[in-house]
Amino acid sequence: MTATATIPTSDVDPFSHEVLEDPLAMHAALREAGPVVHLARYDVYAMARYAEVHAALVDWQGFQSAAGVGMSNFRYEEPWRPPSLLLEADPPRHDAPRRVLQKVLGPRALRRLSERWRADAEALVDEVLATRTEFDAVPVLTSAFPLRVFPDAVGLGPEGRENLLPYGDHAFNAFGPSNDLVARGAPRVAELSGWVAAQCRREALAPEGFGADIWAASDRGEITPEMAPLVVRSLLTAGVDTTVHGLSAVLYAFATHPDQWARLRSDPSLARVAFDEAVRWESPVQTFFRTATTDVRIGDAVVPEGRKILMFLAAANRDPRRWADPDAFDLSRDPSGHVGFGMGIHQCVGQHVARLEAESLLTALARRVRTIELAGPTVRHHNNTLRAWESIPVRTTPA
Ligand code: HEM
Ligand code: OVM
Repeated sequence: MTATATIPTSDVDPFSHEVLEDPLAMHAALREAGPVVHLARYDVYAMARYAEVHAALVDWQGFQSAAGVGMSNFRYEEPWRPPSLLLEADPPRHDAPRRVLQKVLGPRALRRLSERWRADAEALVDEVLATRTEFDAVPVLTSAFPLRVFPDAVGLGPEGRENLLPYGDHAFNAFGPSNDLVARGAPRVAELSGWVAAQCRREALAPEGFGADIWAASDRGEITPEMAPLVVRSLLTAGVDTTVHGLSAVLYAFATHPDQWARLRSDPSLARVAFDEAVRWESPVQTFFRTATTDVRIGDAVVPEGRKILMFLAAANRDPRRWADPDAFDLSRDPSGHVGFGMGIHQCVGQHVARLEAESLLTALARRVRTIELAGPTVRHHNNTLRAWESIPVRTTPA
């Protein structure tokens, strides 16, 4: 290989509270620094431009997931839980669990759910608006709605559902360095993991639902019975916090863009594109790591085999090299091609579930709410991987 350019270096900590509060300036700086940057603080590499992030996501041979998609390198460090059979696996081991979940969460299953979820969204919005016009949208709508529909769709029992968000929050923190956010979650890990593992057993799951469908796939020999609980665990890990923060993102976007809300109201069929535009604009899942399987050339530089590379989905989703006016939340844009759900073989297998939740809630709101605006200061929730809201106070007027 010919002599290679030195890789620009940065001492920024992407997982510090200061950056988590507002990462946009750091994203811009990393994009400008070059196609790949060395993060001295953690001795890992980072990519923030759309072209390189996209190329790496589709190159699973060169950028593997089986060494973990967090900072921890499973070649040298013991994972905090048995690795995911989907997220933290490479082909060929990734293939069978992926095929099973793709079918379980596919169009047929969602068609069965869509009418009920629409009715549930209308009931929730009616309940909320019956007693108030001003409220915090996070507890009342964006976490209430997924918690109302998703655990039932999986087939979970009624007990312990309050564990879902804390478990997911910790799992997403655990992709980062072992900082204060991970330490704060640590005392409950054993208790939460024990509850989650118990819910993944066949006996704990309702006879109909995503959970039962996964177990049925193991009866058909599509995965082994040992794999079934871990595939159910993927739903419980990845399926709740993500949609809560995705719904928060789209509601915040509308509360701060009244012209776009008016557009949605006049054409509710924009609900789906609005949600994808919000996923691009906010990127509820900000980052994932990959591990180089060989010395990989990125631009003029070489990242050595075995090294971790942090992929900034959020920075790629606002790269001006790819997007016109990237910071604008704009329903007339075509957001397809964004990497907020990833890209390639690991692209979010639950994205249709997320879109159905969003479409249900936005359609119900668009019918009943003429205007929505912020009614007080918003509060972020800091997580090593998620871009999240703790509180979004809103004031509404009825339609
Ligand atoms: C994978 C984001 C909702 C289950 C992913 C990936 C991203 C992502 C970026 C790719 C990870 C990688 O390439 O390493 C999101 C966002 C969501 C969302 C932004 C909501 C707005 C969901 C839901 C479920 C789910 C609702 C379950 C019902 C999964 C699973 C994977 C995954 C199992 C691993 C797929 C694989 O490795 O083949 N998600 N997700 N996600 N997601 Fe989602
Ligand atoms: C999993 C999974 C998939 C996507 C995201 C995630 C915690 C977990 O398969 O367990 O985040």
